Amino acid sequence: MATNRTFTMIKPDAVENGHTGAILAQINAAGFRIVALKKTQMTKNDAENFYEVHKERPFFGELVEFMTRGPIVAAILEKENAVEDFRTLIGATNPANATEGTIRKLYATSMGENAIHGSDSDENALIEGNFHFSGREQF
Ligand code: DGI
Repeated sequence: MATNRTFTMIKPDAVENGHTGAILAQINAAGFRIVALKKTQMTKNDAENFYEVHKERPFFGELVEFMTRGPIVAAILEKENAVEDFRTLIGATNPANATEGTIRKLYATSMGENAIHGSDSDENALIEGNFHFSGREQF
């Protein structure tokens, strides 16, 4: 069976609010295998590089501030159709528009503080996973 990978971060709001375990359980129950996992805190430089595509957007400063204010839980996940299925599992960027039962509907508080990240393409999943994990940390 062909499988592929995506990358996720449980964001500072969800970690602060104690939702890490429930979110990992939901990811596991949806059939994703954990390839790599760690709790870490991004520096300002890390966040600016990670979100470089958004650097001209008006919310960029707020996004970097938010993503660096506390620890995150980063993971590489594996499943058939991983990128698309994970985006379905997390729900819309704005939790107000997210489907019932999705991770953002359950745990996000706003568009800016939306609980979880999911890569938007196979190419970005690879780049983002390698941003956070060395080859020796991926199993
Ligand atoms: O792929 P997504 O995370 O669903 O969304 P995205 O790639 O368009 O944006 C990346 C993150 O940037 C998003 O998860 C939250 C933040 N963001 C996007 N649009 C806004 C925003 N933050 C604020 N404060 N306001 C926005 O309009």
